[in-house]
Amino acid sequence: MCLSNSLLLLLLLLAFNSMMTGSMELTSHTSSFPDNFLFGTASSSYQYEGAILSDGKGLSNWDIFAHKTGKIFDGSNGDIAVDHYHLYPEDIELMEDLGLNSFRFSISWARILPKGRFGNVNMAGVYHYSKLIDALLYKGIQPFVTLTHYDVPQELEERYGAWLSPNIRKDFEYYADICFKYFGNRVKYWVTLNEPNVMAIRGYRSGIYPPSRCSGSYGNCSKGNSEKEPLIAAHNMILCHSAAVKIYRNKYQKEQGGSIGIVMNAVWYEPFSNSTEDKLASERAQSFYLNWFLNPIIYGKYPEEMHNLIGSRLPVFSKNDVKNLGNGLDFIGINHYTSFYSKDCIYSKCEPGEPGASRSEGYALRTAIRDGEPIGESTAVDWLYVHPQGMEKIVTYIMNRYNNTPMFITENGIGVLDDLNSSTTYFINDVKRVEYMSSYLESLAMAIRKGADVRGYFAWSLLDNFEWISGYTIRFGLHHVDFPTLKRTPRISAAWYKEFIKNQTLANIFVPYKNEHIE
Ligand code: GBH
Repeated sequence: MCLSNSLLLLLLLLAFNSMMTGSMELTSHTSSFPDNFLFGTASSSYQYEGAILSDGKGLSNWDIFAHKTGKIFDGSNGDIAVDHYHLYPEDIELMEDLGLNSFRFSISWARILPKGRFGNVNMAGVYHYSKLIDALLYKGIQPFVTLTHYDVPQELEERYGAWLSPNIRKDFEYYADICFKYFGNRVKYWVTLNEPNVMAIRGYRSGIYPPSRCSGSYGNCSKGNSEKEPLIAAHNMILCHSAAVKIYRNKYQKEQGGSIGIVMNAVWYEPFSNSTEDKLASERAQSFYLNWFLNPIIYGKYPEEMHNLIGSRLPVFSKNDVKNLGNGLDFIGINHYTSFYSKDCIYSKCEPGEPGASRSEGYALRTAIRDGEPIGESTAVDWLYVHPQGMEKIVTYIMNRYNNTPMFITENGIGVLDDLNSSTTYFINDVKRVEYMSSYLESLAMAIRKGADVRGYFAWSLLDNFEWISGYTIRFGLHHVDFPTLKRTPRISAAWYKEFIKNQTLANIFVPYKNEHIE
């Protein structure tokens, strides 16, 4: 890739821009995105903040995990990450420059409660987030706040095994209440948990995330039970969600006027063939990944397919739990990046150990390859294939299954490999990201035109950051970060996203007034 490429792209952007403005003066161009649509970027505390011990922060499970040898590919950790804890004012300027009207971040539980409910509230931590929220609002940027994005105070892991114990509910309730109390007058969008499906699977089935628990052929762990523990952890996560929603509804929502939801990782599973078996396998794949959480939260029970295959292992909701589950949620957050084919393993034989092939995973084999061809262009990220049609399909699927509950795309993006020898020209020239985002946004717009109630889109991510077990080797940012100096540099995709947002919001403002408001 060379400079002329990026220049070409900039020219294209400019042409695109004047074309949009031009057409708006003549016709009443309508945006595909509704009024007040949130355009933002997403982040999370452990991946961004750093400041591992600043201002009284306690240690989290990820602090401990990342420091163990062999857990993170490049031997790195999030001790400093991109130092967003200290550099947030600069980062807010980047957001302002992009024209974002929302920023998604998560609160570090151990910063607010270093010892969970077994110690004091760390007021310095509260003060930090309070300043961050004020600084965002001052620029007209809505905070979209997640209570936990994989990280929990290590204290809770050590005391009772965190998500494996029903005790976690008391801790989560206590923590959520504190957050609503201190920040809820200014935060209008709350997320209880980020990707509990990924937390349960990676923490307790494959064991590649803390607390590194798994058994048998599912992974390589010294302890755990891959067939039972993910179900127990998930059950407790669902109860934590519903406990937090209950507190918000009873104590805060009326006065504070915000909304509360959950964020799920959502993959589109395309049937491997036209056969009924493969179509049913795709349904099961969704049930064992997405509906596993959404069904109990929205309908008070686990999906039928799970009952059929693993009913005897599923934890049971008590009468009281079911009553609390009735509090549901106000919106569904969707992190969507990729699609896979799904292939039946009940009537056809799958090799044991192939992804998805076990009973615990619904006998639905996941594969990106069919007849030697991938479902979409492969990327530097082993699980990420570019299949934009999946966006419209997953949004439509969730709309139909859950009565068009309001949705937000809380994450979408593409990672590229770190290239240490690359020049600035090279690393800012992320044409692939522009192609990825524009095609996924177009697919999203299609779902919206067909009636899906989607209210926002967050790109993952504003900055390159600590990409969990991949450490700093995979870069998801609209801005490049030079990790030794922490210098942020906008990529072509940042310029592109800025134009995209501007055109959408201009279209919203000018319709139906058109010319009167244009100078
Ligand atoms: C999100 O996780 C995270 O919320 C965010 O923190 C992270 O930085 C971002 O994406 C980019 O990775 O083979 O069944 O595991 C996404 C986690 C893990 C979800 C891989 C999809 C593939 C399906 N992803 N998973 S599976």
